Amino acid sequence: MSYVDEVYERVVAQNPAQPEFHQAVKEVLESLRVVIEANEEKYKKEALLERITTPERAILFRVPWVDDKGQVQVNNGYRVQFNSAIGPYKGGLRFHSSVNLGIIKFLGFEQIFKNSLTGLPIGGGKGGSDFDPKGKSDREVMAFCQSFMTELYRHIGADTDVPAGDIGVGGREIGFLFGQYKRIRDSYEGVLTGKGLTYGGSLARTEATGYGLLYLTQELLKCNGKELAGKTVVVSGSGNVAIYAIQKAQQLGAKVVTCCDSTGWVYDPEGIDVAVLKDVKEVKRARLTEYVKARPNAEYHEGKGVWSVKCDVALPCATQNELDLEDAKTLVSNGCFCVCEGANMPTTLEATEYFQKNGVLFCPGKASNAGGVATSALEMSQNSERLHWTFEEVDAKLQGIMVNIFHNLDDAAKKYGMEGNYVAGANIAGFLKVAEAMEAQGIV
Ligand code: NDP
Ligand code: 2IT
Repeated sequence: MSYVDEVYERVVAQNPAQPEFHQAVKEVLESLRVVIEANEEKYKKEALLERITTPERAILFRVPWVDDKGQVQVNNGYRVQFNSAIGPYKGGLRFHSSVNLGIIKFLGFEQIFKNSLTGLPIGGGKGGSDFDPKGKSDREVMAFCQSFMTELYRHIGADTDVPAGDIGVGGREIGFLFGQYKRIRDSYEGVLTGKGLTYGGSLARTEATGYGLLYLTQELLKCNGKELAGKTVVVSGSGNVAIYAIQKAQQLGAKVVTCCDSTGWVYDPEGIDVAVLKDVKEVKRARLTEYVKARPNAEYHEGKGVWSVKCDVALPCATQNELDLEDAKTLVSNGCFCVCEGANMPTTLEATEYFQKNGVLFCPGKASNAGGVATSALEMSQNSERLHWTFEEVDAKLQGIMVNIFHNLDDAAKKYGMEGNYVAGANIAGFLKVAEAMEAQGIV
């Protein structure tokens, strides 16, 4: 059996009931097969793949808090510090009822390669809780965040591990978490990113993931003789990534006709009104049924459905495995020719293969959504030098980073004889830097 297959079997055996983690590992290892086979003896002796698929540390903790009725609630807290070969652990916190150790491990594993692709000195980590902020009062969210940080603080720090937001963790949650860290540690440091602008946040971090997704998509299209302007785009999600992806796509001349949340989806033939969407999701924290009240020509449908809408470009920006083989077939038969992932692993392995076999330009999230964490690293730089950069400065750096990421994928895919396979390109380019750093640092 080849080394790659041996390690995949080991991961499955040692991490039972963690299908998302297996999926993420499988995708990476399959892409790396050609690189590993060329150096099989050396990598095997160093157990490099066993090490890179095993977190350096995984912290599990209890998070007790008191709800508005005086009832004590208990949630599970996680922080997986996956790999620190190229920098301090860096990655978001997810608060969602579906969070478990396997989900956090898949996200932490993806983060290693994504962070490497940014070209910035950040290692891979991820954390979160099965706490769901939806429907909770601000006081309940604060109580939860304070309790969560009362345990997490001992494991993180500006040079150790720097969490940020992800699903269910936005500016409000980061504020409560930062306040509690500062209070316990008595230290004003860049321990979290995605902070508010009055206390160390970076301009353009809120927009960065969605904007970065479009900067990369635009470069990918350009290099394949196509352009975004005038195209019809379908977006899923209606959170941080989706909102700013829609905004930038529209600024670049595309028409975005859908968005969704976990209960339903919207088709707006005139193009999504970002101001209305922001008011519904960021201010009112309401369902998308509120969106159509303000946009009488738009349609609201219960359940899942954005992938059934005819489009040129699809941008999945909600959650893992939201786009399956059936969806991929529908998109292709409707003429969709480009899919770039805003979310982490939103496309199943079967759907990804289907896109690739049918000539769809497909970019994996670890490359196309890397603008968020890249801008987090820029926030860390600004915190370290105790200065703030302008929106234009950060945005220009973000654009440069996304264009550079695309060319790194493209070059790596070409170099290893898989031109146009940006999944392989991303995994190979991300892996090589981390592998070299791990080898240089000895057996740790
Ligand atoms: P938000 O919490 O802001 O938004 C998530 C959106 O996805 C919401 O519209 C939510 O609907 C929807 N959603 C969540 N879970 C499901 C589900 N199970 N089924 C259907 N819809 C769902 O999160 P973000 O926008 O920050 O994150 C979206 C994705 O992007 C995630 O995969 C995240 O890991 C990834 N990402 C985020 C980055 C960031 O900087 N924030 C950076 C890189 C990647 P509802 O409102 O009903 O919950
Ligand atoms: O998945 C991701 O890259 C994020 N949620 C952002 C992480 C970060 O540290 O900004």
